[in-house]
Amino acid sequence: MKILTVCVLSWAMMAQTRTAAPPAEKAKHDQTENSDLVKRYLFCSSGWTKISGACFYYVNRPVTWAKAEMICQSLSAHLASVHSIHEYHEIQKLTSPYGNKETWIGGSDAQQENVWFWIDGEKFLYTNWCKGEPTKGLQHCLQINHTAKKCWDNLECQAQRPFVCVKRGWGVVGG
Ligand SMILES: [Ca+2]
Repeated sequence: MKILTVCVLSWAMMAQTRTAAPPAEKAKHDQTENSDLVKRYLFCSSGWTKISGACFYYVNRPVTWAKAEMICQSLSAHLASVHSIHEYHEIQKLTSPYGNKETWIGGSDAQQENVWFWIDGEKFLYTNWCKGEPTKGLQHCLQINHTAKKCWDNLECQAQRPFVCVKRGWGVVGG
């Protein structure tokens, strides 16, 4: 009986909490929705391609991974992060006119072996590694379009590759 009373009391308290919650929760929900909205670009500058609300740019110039990031930063961008198979295919399309060459994007595990980060600060969740990759050792930078399968490979960061930059904006109108 005691247990039942406790249960009923807990339920009553939960119900009360739930009744009290909506305005605060709604405000939080609205805030999240709004921040998602302002995070996306509506338009990209000439030469940049809009994919999933961000602006991407392929630079057909083989340089080291660090040099590539420096060039992206000079364009107010970073080496690209990728978050879905759709985004990956769209980014690959940018490399197609140049022969789908192996290309740097912004993944690196230079800080700790096999702990991968995106240099644009996005969470590293989606991956498309080739079979057997990423290999252990001195390969700390991420290239795409590897092998006939055009999947991901880790490579020495000093290798020279063309690259893809991304602008993930906080303004509604991008540029
Ligand atoms: Ca590798």
